[in-house]
Amino acid sequence: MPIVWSETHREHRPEGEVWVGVRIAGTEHPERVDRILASLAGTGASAVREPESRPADALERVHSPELLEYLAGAWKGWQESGHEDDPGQDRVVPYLFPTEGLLDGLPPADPFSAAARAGRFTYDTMTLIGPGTWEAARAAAESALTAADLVLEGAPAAYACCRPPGHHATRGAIGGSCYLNNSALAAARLGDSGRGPVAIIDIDAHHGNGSQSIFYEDPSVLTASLHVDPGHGWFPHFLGFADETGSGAGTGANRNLPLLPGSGDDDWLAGVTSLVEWAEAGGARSLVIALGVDAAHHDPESPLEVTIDGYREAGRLLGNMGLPTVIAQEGGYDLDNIGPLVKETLLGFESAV
Ligand code: SP5
Ligand code: ZN
Repeated sequence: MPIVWSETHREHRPEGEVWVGVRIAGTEHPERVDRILASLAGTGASAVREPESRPADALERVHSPELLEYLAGAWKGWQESGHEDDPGQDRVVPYLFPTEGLLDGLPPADPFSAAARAGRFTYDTMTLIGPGTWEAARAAAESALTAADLVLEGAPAAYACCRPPGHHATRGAIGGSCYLNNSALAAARLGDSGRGPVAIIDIDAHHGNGSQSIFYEDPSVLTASLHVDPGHGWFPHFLGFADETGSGAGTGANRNLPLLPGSGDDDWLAGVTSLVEWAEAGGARSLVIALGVDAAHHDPESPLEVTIDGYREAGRLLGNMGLPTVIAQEGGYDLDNIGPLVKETLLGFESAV
């Protein structure tokens, strides 16, 4: 299977996240990619490629021009604001958000201050921007698009080792350590090239809220997510419930399967099977796997307890669909296990093809 990744991911160094008001170490480290590639190196996965660069407007299929313009200039704007010295904050962090509670039905103005602009385009305090964040996010998006093109050219499957991850990024906002929605971009590319309906099956431990919202009214992209129940206190808290099923023309084209904290292989693999059957019943003709491996036991960001054998079996179940497939890396934060987890999932997938 071809593997697409870019060295440029290293330029994104969040070096922490602001959680409940405190800057903590964070877990979305550059080393994640090193660990994945080190594991894949032993598999004979030789066809490793750089992504092809794309004009910025290729991203407008999925993201608003306003978000893209903001991301391209956010770090420079932060530097010009002087916040690196006053109060001493070396990453872009929002300080207020144009929520319904503030606006009460009135439209938000386009704010002048860098910190307020950050609030317009960011829905949490954990998704920091520094020098190189935009370049890395673009390279990750280009990796997903290049993987989609390889599949369109005839590869049965391609793996995009995307960093930063993408599935929490919405059309107009960043969040959850995600800036550009790599999986959504790959799905749109497959669908726009005549391979629709496309299914996105998201097995990251967290709800793929960005992908859900981008395609919520689109019947040609079936979005399915298996994740820890946000109703039990897990990110993204406000979304990811089973009664979110799509709207308008997309009614019925979204499926959420929340799992109780502590769920292990049996419940999780039953969930994967259910999402596979749902996508097949919906007539999916191509597939994007949003491959987060943070549902594994020992992952610091989720309470699910999936084993490495469980991930391998999930790969096999997804490979059995027999569809042209882009596999896009999402979360996974246990540095000691992220490499083997990805490797076994890909091997499970290939054992089925
Ligand atoms: C792509 C992806 O997996 N994003 C994960 C976003 C969820 N992050 C939630 C972080 C919540 C705070 N974690 C702090 C843990 C301190 N023990
Ligand atoms: Zn996750």
